[in-house]
Amino acid sequence: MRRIHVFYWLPAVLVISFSQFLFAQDDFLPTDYLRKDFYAGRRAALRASMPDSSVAVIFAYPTRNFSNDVDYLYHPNPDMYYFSGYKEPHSLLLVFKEPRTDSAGKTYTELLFVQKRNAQAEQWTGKRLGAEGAREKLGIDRVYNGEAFKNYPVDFSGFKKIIVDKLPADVPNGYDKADLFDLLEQFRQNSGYVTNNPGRFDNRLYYELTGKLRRIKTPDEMILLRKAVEISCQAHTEVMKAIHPGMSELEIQGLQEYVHKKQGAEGVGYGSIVGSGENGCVLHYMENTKTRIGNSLLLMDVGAEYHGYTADVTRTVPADGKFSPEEKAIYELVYQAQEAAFKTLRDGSKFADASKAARETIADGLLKLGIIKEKKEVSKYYPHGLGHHIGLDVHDRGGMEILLKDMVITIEPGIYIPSDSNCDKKWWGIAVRIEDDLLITENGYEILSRFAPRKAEDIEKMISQKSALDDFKLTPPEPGRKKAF
Ligand SMILES: [Mn+2]
Repeated sequence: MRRIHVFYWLPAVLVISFSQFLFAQDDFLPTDYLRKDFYAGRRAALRASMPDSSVAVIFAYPTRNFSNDVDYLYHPNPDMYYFSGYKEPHSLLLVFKEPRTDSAGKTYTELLFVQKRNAQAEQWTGKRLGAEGAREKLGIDRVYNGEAFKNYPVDFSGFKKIIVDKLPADVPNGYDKADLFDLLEQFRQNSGYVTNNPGRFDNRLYYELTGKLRRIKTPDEMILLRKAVEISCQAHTEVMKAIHPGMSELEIQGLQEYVHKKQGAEGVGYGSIVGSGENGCVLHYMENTKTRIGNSLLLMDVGAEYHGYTADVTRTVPADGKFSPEEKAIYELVYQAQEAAFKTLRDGSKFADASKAARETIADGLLKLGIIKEKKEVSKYYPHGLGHHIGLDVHDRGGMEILLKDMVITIEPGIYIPSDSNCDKKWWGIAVRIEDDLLITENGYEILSRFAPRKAEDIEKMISQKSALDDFKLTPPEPGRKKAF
């Protein structure tokens, strides 16, 4: 081994330690965000797929009012996030097929207009990147404040295709002279935007091109998506361990979302669905107001969103720890339907085959149990499709007629039997959905959500385990008073 004299390496060690001290991550922010080369790569891929003489136009989503002068937590337009990494409102991204030349003879292929830095506004709503910050952090050369768009020399009449989503019609006009309302207005004027000219302003092509990219997940995206799914599984599993009939739907929702946040997920990818008994029959039940889940089945369709990527996982569990014979029969049927669908999945398979396999299984099973008299009645109890893409949207964009490697989809059959259904009333009030997130691979699939038990006996076993949350007892508001009211 070659010996290096201590005086050679000692200064280096000092410099490294000192710079680590200087640049150490002392802000305690997550460090696993997508990097700027990811976004640059997505823009390059979009450009490559665009037709000659075209421009892609992507506006930020509007802010939305929650109450009086309070807005909802802002959720970026997934397209803006996917192609630029910019997460703030009041912005506009333009991607040009052909390089353009400015008056100084320099070329560029993309422009980003962002909201201007404003100390007063930032005191209320948080730090803004601004044009300079966006240039540096997002790696886009030409970033300007929104107000520059008005006079920026983009002659939209020169393009054969303007690839743009339908413009939102209900954007509020705020005080800022370059907010989203103004950007949209200026775009309409500059481009002569007319909705009834689909040949030139092409939102069909917008969906086609962005969908084709977004439906195939890159390795960078998979790190975040896997994390979202795993966190969701942890939450489902912990709730299984903690569950008892005295809990409320809201409490279960709270526990699920507590685990998400404890693990660093910023939020949920959709309103959490926690439905006890018959509430499980309401497909998008989000009120979660039942104060006691009781002994019936509990359907939980809850998924974490991590750095923009969302899981979509459903588990249906017996709140008292044991499936009744009727609940078990329905549960097994949904499980078998899911298994039948799984078997069809691989690169190049038809999603219709998966759907058919699941539907046939459920129809046959319901016939056998005497719940339906004819196969065609199956839609009464299984009224939805089998699955969808997930990603930056919980129902992510991109066709899925043919499944391709690196797509991530849900497989989610369900059976819902509301009271007063035309069958033996022993089935009434049973609602079961099992939903898993799957990565399509060359020869099959990987169940990303395998960490949350889905076999009936595994669920019962998990429920019998102790949870750390069992010992989570709140101090009464005052001695002798149990409730806060
Ligand atoms: Mn779903």
